[in-house]
Amino acid sequence: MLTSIILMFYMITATSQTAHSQTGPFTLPALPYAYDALEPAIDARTMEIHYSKHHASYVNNLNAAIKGTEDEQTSLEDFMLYAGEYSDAIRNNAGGHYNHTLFWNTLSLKSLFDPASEVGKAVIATFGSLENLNSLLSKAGATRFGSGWAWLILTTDRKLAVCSTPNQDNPIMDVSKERGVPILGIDVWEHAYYLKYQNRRGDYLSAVLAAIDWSAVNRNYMEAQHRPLMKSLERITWSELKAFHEVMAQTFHPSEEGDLAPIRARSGEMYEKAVALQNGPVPLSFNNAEIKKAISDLVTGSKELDVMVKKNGSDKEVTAKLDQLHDTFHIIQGLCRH
Ligand code: MN3
Repeated sequence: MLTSIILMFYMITATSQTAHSQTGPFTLPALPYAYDALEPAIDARTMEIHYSKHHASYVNNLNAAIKGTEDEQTSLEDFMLYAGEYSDAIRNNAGGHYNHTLFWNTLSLKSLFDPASEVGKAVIATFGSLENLNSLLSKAGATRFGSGWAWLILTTDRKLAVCSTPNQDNPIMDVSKERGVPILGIDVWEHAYYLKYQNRRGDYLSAVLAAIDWSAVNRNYMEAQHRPLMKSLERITWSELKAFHEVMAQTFHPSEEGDLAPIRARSGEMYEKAVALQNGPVPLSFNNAEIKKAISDLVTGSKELDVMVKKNGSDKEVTAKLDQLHDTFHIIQGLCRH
């Protein structure tokens, strides 16, 4: 009883602190080890400044950038999935926060590469050996001009790939050419190595590649397969769905205002996009009976709508059919973001 009262008091206190926080919704996560834990690969002074100054700044600047706006409710992952729609301050600091959190959590001197682990098997199947992967990561980091990151990602077709991004971008972002869920990231900003390695970025890369926490990377690899983030990436990069969505949005929304001219002009196009959606590849997270039925219903329904429009059907019946198609579309798409 006393325990639960204390716990309740603690929860109320904690909640009110959050609600009245002056620092915003994002917080600097605890570093999972001491500053000197990665010596000699990464020296304690570099680690201290990198974490307590640089990472902390990204968190503080992100909070400042969204303070008093509706983006105080936006998730870190949404800032990245739609980075191109946000200010540079949000894009850079949200990326900085996410990237460094991943970086700290995938470093350790104790956890070696295990070829029998799930990610170990995938690394060998994809790259032939850990050495080959390390040389690709090293090259990605060494050839990144200026500041940025080297990445090992899981793509939407569940393949491992190596890439790099500039500044604090990452492969989740819509501004990135190569996209996927990062399972390992290496910071190649000068602030990550300059105190110890000065201009020798290659030496830093060799040292840090020998300090990867492969059990953490294995966990990231396993989780990435089924994360909501992966499903979001699959949906966003599903080109046939995007093409259908465009016609739906540009015809349905006017119809809500009583304007049926767009759907009367584009019912044939909507049918074609539905057929293309049915004939195209369906991303893994969407490959189930419910989604396949919804796609099939879109084809049937948009065909009926097109016939109706070509027979000059009434506004009432065209509107009802389009409403029905719109509901079916949202079974696949989920709720719209805005
Ligand atoms: Mn950094």
